[in-house]
Amino acid sequence: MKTDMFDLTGKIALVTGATHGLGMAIAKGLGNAGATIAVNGHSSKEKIAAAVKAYQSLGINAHGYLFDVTNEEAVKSAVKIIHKELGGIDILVNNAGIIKRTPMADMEVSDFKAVVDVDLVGPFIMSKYVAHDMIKKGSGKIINICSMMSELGRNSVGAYAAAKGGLKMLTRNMATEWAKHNIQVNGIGPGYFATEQTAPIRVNGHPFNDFIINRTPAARWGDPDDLQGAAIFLASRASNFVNGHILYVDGGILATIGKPHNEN
Ligand code: GCO
Repeated sequence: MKTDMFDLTGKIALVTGATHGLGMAIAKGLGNAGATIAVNGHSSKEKIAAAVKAYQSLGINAHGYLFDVTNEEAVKSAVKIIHKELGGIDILVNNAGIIKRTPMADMEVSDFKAVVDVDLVGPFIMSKYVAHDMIKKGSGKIINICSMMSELGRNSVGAYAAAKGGLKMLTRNMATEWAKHNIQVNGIGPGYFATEQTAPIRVNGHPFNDFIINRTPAARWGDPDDLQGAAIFLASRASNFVNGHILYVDGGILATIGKPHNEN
């Protein structure tokens, strides 16, 4: 009998920040592979309800959960409620993130802390409570959404780079502590993707838009759906002995030093 090692039928996947952007594309990928999706968002019930509807229109079994990933008590109770309503979480995708683009010499400490709180402390809190269940069950998959800024610096994104670099090391440390419980912890490092978050630097004619296309060997911005294959791989039994990796999905950015503007 042929089996599909990427099949997620019967699995429960919690994706944070899954109401839009990369989180939604990833959750759709996992849902299309058979998983039931717990959709987290923090802004409003309406936004979550609209997202759940969008998933359901694709035939995906999706349920909404409104909570803030930086609020320990809220995370703790959400994980309990999801367990009760859907079953134990098999797959956790720590996707929720924010960015503030400010030169570091001008950045307010409170803004720096806010970015680290969502992008780094949030994944720690989420994983801590989900791991309790996964350790008991003896299996689980955690996927941390990292960034180019897990490896590279750029003017104005200091807090984000510090948080995403930290998330890469948090991934390795979680893998170190939890692999023996048959929990695989890995990361995905998206390159430059066309989302709301990058809209301000993507407009046609913006020097950054041309810069990214020139800097990316694939010569284009990523489409959020480009992340689905990596996510399904890291969420499925196909990756059962893959621990502590960051899988960069970047059109080749990290493979190259780049090229001068006038070179094709
Ligand atoms: C920026 C971008 C990036 C990303 C992304 C790259 O201002 O440079 O917003 O930081 O969004 O995470 O991988």
